Amino acid sequence: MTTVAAKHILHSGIFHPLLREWQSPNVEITSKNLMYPIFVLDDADAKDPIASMPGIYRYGINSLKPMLEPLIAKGLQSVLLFGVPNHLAKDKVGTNADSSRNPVIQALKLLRVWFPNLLIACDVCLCPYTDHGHCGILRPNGHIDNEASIKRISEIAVKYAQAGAQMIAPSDMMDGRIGAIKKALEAANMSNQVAVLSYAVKFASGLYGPFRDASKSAPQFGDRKCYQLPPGSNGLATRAAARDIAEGADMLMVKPGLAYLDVVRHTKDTHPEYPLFVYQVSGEYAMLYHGAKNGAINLEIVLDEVLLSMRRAGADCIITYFTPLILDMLHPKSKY
Ligand code: PB1
Repeated sequence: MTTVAAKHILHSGIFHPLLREWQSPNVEITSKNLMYPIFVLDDADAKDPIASMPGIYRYGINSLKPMLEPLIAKGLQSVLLFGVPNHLAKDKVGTNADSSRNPVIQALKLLRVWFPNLLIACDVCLCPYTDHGHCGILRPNGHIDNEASIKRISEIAVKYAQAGAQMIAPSDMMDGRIGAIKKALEAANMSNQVAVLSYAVKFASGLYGPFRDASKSAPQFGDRKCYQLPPGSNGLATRAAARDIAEGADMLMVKPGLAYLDVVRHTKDTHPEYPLFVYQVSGEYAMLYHGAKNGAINLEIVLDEVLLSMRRAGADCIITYFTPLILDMLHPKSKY
């Protein structure tokens, strides 16, 4: 005779794998919940390993197709392009962010032909292309010139759209850039062909170091705390999401992911009608990678838990450098 009241017995609902599946509704991970960030280098034949992100590379445009073909065969549905100008000159306004020699613009034209069903998003920011490494244009006193920055960001967004980008993701965090981009796309008669994924809720995190190494985009002085949100601020997270929706964002993002799942949940509960992206950033990638490499965790088990936490918190799509591994986890190679 059990001493435990019938309703307090949980084991009866989890003793079988399918029972356990039924206990976890709406948190499935499929390829449509993944977006793969890709670094595109201005060196056509490069496949350049990134020391701070083992297993991740900077690709020249001639290396993209052989890298992507097997991933698309495994179900990859979307990518997020980041330009890495190794040879292109950097200046105060990021002139090469939208020059025809930018590898992102060259890649867009090719990827749209090679992979017509792949959704191609482009990060839009000045930091990889400016000699000061900040995400906006600076005044002589070193402060952000917001108006000049959002004008420049919207110019770049239109150029990427005209080159084939189906989604613009401005990671600059300048005030009003969503409205400026939407107006510029409308003026270019492209407003119904390009989605705007706002990095609305992006924090000034210590988890971006490997990315800054990968894209050679660290600020040359100071930091980004004057335009990325303070990590402790729920209020600014709420205000930023509401503002970017009011300016016309089609989708929202919270970034980074794991340390901000409470914000993910709040953002999704506040704006359930908007698809919500979570960016598992480079520092999150490196922590899991090195933890597994050093025997502290089993990578696939813990990565699955982390992805489930993001989906449970409300993420509809996860931007993750682990996309190739996850695609293999979703479709384990047949053992026979
Ligand atoms: O994976 C990452 O760390 C993403 C870094 C991210 C790219 N969108 C930005 C963060 C930063 O370096 O401040 C780049 C800003 N444009």
